[in-house]
Amino acid sequence: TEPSEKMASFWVDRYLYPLRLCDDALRDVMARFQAEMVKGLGRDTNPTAAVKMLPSFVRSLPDGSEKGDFLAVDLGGSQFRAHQVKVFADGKQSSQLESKVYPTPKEVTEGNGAELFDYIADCLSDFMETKNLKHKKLPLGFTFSFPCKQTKLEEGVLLAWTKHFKVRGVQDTDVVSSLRRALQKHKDIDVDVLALVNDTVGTMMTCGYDDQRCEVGLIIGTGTNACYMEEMRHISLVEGDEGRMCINTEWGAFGDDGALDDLRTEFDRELDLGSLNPGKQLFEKMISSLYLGELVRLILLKMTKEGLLFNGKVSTSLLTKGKIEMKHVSAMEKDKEGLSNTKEILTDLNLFPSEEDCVAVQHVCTIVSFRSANLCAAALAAILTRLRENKKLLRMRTTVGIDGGLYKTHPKYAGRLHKAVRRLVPTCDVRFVLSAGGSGRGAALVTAVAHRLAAQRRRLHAALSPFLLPLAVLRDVRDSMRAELEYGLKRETQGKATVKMLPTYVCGTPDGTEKGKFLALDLGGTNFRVLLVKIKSGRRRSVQMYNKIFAIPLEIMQGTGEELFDHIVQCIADFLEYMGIKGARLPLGFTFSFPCRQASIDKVRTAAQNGFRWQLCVCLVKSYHPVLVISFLLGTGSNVCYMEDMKNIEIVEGNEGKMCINTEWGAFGDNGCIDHIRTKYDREVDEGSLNPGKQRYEKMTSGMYLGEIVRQILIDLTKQGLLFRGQISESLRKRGIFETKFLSQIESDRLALLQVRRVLRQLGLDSTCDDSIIVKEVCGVVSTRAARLCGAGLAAVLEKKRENRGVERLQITVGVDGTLYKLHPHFSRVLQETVKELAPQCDVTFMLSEDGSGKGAALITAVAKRLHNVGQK
Ligand code: 0WK
Ligand code: BGC
Repeated sequence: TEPSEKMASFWVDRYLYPLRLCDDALRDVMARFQAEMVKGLGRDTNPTAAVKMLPSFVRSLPDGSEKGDFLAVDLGGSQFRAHQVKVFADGKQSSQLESKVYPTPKEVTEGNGAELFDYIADCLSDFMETKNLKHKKLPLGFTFSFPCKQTKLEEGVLLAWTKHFKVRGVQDTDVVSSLRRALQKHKDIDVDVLALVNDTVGTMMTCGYDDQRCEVGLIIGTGTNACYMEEMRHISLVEGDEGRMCINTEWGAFGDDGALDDLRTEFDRELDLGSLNPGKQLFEKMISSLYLGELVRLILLKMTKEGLLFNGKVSTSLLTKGKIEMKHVSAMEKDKEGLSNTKEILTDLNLFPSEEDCVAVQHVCTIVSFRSANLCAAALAAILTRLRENKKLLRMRTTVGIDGGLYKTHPKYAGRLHKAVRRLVPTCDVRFVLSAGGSGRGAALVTAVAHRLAAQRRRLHAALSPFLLPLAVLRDVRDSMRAELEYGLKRETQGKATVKMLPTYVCGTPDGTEKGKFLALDLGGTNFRVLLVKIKSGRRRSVQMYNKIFAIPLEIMQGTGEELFDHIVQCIADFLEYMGIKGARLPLGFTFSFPCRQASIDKVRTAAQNGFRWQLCVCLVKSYHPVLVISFLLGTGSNVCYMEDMKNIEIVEGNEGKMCINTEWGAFGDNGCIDHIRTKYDREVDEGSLNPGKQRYEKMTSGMYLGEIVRQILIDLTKQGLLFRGQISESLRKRGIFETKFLSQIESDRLALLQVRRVLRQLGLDSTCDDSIIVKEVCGVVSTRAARLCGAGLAAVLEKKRENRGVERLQITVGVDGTLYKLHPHFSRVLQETVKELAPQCDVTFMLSEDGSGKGAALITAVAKRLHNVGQK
């Protein structure tokens, strides 16, 4: 550079020092913007936030299965365009774009709303005419590059006009319904507006179609703005914590709350005062092409007035607002012809510049556009840092989709921006991709994804809606269960009853006088346990327990009765040895979680289920609580027992007192009375079970089967192409691979989607974000139905108890045990809510049984011994 040039740029630098931002200042801007983003994302802070962080309801990037013809209109940039986009699901992410540009005269950009939307509809009609599309019903994506508050994809309430737009009667209205109304006036076109997107979002989608890493969209044109994919759990304005959603930052308004006042110069303030929206879009006014030319003019005007340029001679054109445009600035900064361009432009402005003047003016342009690129870089660096932190990465590779006249046409802008970004965020490998064909393609892709997701939702709903049981249906289930309970108790119907209502010969519950040492066995749930239970009565009343868990090998589970009992006795022997009480003579209570017909407390006949298969005779058990007269098992199996009045138990002699009835409600529906709510997936599970046609209610409610129901649904959805890209993996074909414990894990609120995907990966299922959202939804409907069905069944038992007592309101405690009830994140709450709805006159306390039924077995044995001793007296 010549000495004169050096001299010129030196004093211009000093004069414009406030516009030169060093990296520390940029890092400070970056930090301020990071704070603004958090403010905008917060439900309480958003209303006062300058940077609005607007949810776009764009959650998914195209997955290559999108296809079809789409329309798009793109309003808000320097050009208003209509597009026809053909998307091909050829796995090559190919799409074809045809466009037409329409003028946006002042009477349109500063007219009234109705005219604006009529104009858009007219242009679209003209475009469809040109492209011979009028005979087609086509979905449309609307790129509307202004801040809009959205509650769904196909709606957007305009918050404020920006740039060169100031149309009356549109602010605070839904621009999608305005467009729909205008389109309806055109009887010869049938267009369905499916999506409203900001141009940044359209740009991100356009670039994301070719580069799946693209998760940021950036516009540096007439206006400026950026969007990026934010974690749903950080977007408190939108329900749900799963997956990500694209946030339109509307960073143009950064500083509207004064956050940048220390950086804004007198020129910025003067420019703002002369703009269409003073006090608004202050960051944009320091960056975008609509304003940079004007900024340069204001600086040159002041320098000239101070005699620093053009010998202090101010021309009319220099006094005229908007006389210097972005194209002039870009031209003046060109390397080679920059100086000659400058001379020509300044001459056109009647300024007769000297050589020094031209160099100085060129330098002013450089400082102004450099600041623009640096400020953009600082805000973009804030977004990239947030993305990296969201992903908990030390280094991140990502792609930024970019568009806009300033970025595309200014000779040095792109390079300056890239360099500044790389200096500010060295831990991010950023690829900048120029959007091919503008945001129109992106808007069409958003529409295509919306179309695909809508179709997917419809098919998902079709598959899952049979699991959503309305209250009326649950009432029917409750009443059917009630009828079956009565059926099982009556002598003439007991034989045919499916809910067997088995008398247990447990006629009393503990009264606190029980004492002694007892052995207890607990077989039928997840584990087999042998226990020694020491019961103390009186003031020091207590129950001490020592137990040991033993495995039951599958071959024993499915072997002969003899092999099983030899195995159990061996376990007892090992336990007594382990407890150092070999040879002790102790009463024993046996919890045996299978349907048994009893002739007395210690004589039974069984029917096999839950993985076991053989014949046998023992006694049953209960927990130790005075008002507790109902007990509920929701684990591998599902069952309930309760204290029934002897007079109602017709198959047992005697009408005095009560006896505990083991309902064996698992078989409810084996007579087909709930077939109307059984789905094809339930039938699949039943046909694949060890006892087809049996235990139908249990197979819809218990831990042994819920996972299998989910697996059946996932297979069906995958066959429909709704999941796992339609690929059914070997592991998904494996019966029983989807254990119910995975439901509890997947449904836990604490588990972010990534972890859901980790669970699926353990099952050999390679899933996308969307897949894991669907799997979580499937798990939810299956477990909720199970809990509601159990609630309906329990309500029937509770109502029976209430009527037995002939009371208006029943106070009662229900003892509960079982891994599903205890460990599933929502099951117990949904069950209790359902009981409240279906047995409103019963005040139920649900008491978790801490020590399982082993302790109960011992207590019942103690009660039996006490009653026996009383009987002896
Ligand atoms: C091209 C995009 C359009 C966006 C424009 C911004 O297709 O959606 O609004 O870039 O750049 P400008 O035209 O304002 O320079
Ligand atoms: C608007 C944004 C838009 C940007 C780029 C800004 O003035 O508020 O919505 O994305 O210009 O066109």
